[in-house]
Amino acid sequence: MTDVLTFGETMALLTPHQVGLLRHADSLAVGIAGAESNVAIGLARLGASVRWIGRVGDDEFGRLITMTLRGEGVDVRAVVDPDGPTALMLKEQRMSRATRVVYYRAHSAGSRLSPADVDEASIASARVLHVSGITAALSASARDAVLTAVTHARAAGVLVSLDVNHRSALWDAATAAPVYRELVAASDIVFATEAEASMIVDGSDAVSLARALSGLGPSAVIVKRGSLGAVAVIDGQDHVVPPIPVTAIDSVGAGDAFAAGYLAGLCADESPEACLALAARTGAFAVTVRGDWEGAPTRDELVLLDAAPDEVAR
Ligand code: KDG
Repeated sequence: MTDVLTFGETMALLTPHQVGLLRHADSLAVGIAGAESNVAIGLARLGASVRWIGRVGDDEFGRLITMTLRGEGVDVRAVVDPDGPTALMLKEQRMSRATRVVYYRAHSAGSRLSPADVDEASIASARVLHVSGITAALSASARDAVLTAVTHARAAGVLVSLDVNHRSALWDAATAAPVYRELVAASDIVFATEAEASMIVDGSDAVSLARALSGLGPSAVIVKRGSLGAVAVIDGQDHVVPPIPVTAIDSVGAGDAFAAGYLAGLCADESPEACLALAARTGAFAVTVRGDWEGAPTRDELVLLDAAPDEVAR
C-alpha cells in the first residue's frame, strides 16, 4: 500500500546564479519544480511511501524530472507524451528579497494530464490522495483529472488532501474560486494561505477563515500564515501552530514542505498536534535552503533547527 498518491505537472526549473534581471544572467542552474512532486519528495525524505503520476515531454527535461524523482525515492508513473514538451519555469531573483516566476507551460505535456492518466487502482491502494489547485488551473482535461481522482478516492474511502495553491498567473480568482469551493467540499484535509481561504469563504482572520472552510466539509483545515505560523481546525478543535524562527533564504516550496510534514505525521498515525508540529518544522527547515524542494529535511535532520548558530557537527 502507498501512503500518499499525488499527481500534477512538474517542470524544468531554470534559476540564474546571480541576483538581478534575467536578461543579465550569464549562467542558469537547471533543476525541477512542481508543487505535487515537491510534496512527494518531502514525504519520501520523511520516510513515507509516495507515488507521483504525471506527464513529461519526450525530451531531456522530461528525463531529468523522472530521474530526479526516482533518485529521491518517489515511485514515478510518468507518461512520456510525444505531443507536448516538458514545461519550463524561470525564477528571477530581481532583488535579494524579491523573486519573480515566469512559466512556459501552455500546451505542455504536464498540462495534457487527463482522467485516464490517474488510474483508479492506484488511488484505491493509497491512504491519502494529495492534489493541488495548480493542476485544476492547467487545462480542462487536467481539471477533470483532479475532479475524477477525488471522486474515485472518496468512493474508495481514501483520504483526500488539497493544497489550494492559487497561481494568479494561471487563472483569475473569479474562475478559480468555484473550483476551489467544489474541491474543498470534497476534501478531508485542506491547506490554504489566508489569501486563498478568503477567495473561498468569508472570515475576518485566520481562525474564522479556518472555521468557515471546515464548515464546507473537511475534517482538517490548516490556514498558513507564513512567518506567523498557522492555525488549524481539526475534528472541530482549534489549534494554533506557533512559528519557528529561521533565516529565510528561499520561501518557494515552504507550503509543500509543510504539507509533506503534516501528511507524513498522519501516515505515521501521529496526533493532530504532532502532525502540525512536524509540518511547522519541515516548512521552516525548507526555507533555509535555496530551491523549491532541495531543503526538505529527513526526520533525523529536524534537530538541526535547534542547533546553535554556526554549530558544526564533527
Ligand atoms: O509551491 C512551489 C511550486 O509553486 C513550484 O515548485 C512550482 O508547481 C509550481 C508552480 O506551478 O508554481
